[in-house]
Amino acid sequence: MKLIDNPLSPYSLKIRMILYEKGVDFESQEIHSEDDRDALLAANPRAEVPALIDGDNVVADSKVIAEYLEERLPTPPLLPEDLGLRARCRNLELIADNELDSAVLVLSLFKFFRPELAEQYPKELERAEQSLRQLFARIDGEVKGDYLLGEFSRADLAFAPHFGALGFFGFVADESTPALAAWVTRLGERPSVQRATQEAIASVGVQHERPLFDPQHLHWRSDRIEQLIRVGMGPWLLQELDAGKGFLPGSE
Ligand SMILES: N[C@@H](CCC(=O)N[C@@H](CS)C(=O)NCC(=O)O)C(=O)O
Repeated sequence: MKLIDNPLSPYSLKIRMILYEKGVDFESQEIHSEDDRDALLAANPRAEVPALIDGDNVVADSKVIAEYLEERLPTPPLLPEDLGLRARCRNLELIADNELDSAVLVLSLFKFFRPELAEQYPKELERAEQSLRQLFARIDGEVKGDYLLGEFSRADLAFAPHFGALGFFGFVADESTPALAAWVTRLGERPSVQRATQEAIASVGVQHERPLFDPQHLHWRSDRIEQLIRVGMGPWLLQELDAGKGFLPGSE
């Protein structure tokens, strides 16, 4: 099995965590450079990581990869037996993949990718932080015991990479969301989460020629665009696209 990925991508980290939980050996082909975009395009026409190659099967999109791996490697199970809980698991994964991802990405824009924007758009930064706090309160209400579904599941792993990134920016859950804070600590104790997080940390700040994730040429898509508009950065995005400093999936 080969995973085409990048340790700075939360979706890639989620799949690495799933593979570590499943205890399976896999090869990782890390994509860091624009020069590798063709290899990525061959596996995913949206040129997004991760993609999985398993024999003749080429699987793109982390949600589809997670489902594929659960069927291909059913032990240990990361999806509960109960039908209702399985649906809840998938709904929670959507919150992580769509809502939390986009809220974290937009905060990263101000804190990491383009820090000059924090000074230029203070009101919008405040809205981005506010939006994350609201999401924290919602997720706090979703924790049922030790893990989101009570038992450990794939839903927990969908959230873990995002909380890792937020910790890096110093945006952490506090006593106003106690169930969330305790659960994030518990997640950080899992060897699969620790291993993938260490791999992400090791790759922060490593310089690459023509980097795939170029802060001056960002790839914008779906929920991340919705979040930009929500916090008031819609006009900024249009200027960036116009100036060739940003692009949409499939456009390059
Ligand atoms: N829905 C996709 C989203 C994947 C995605 O957004 N990947 C980003 C990195 S987090 C990417 O590859 N972006 C390409 C780029 O920035 O050029 C999934 O779940 O796999």
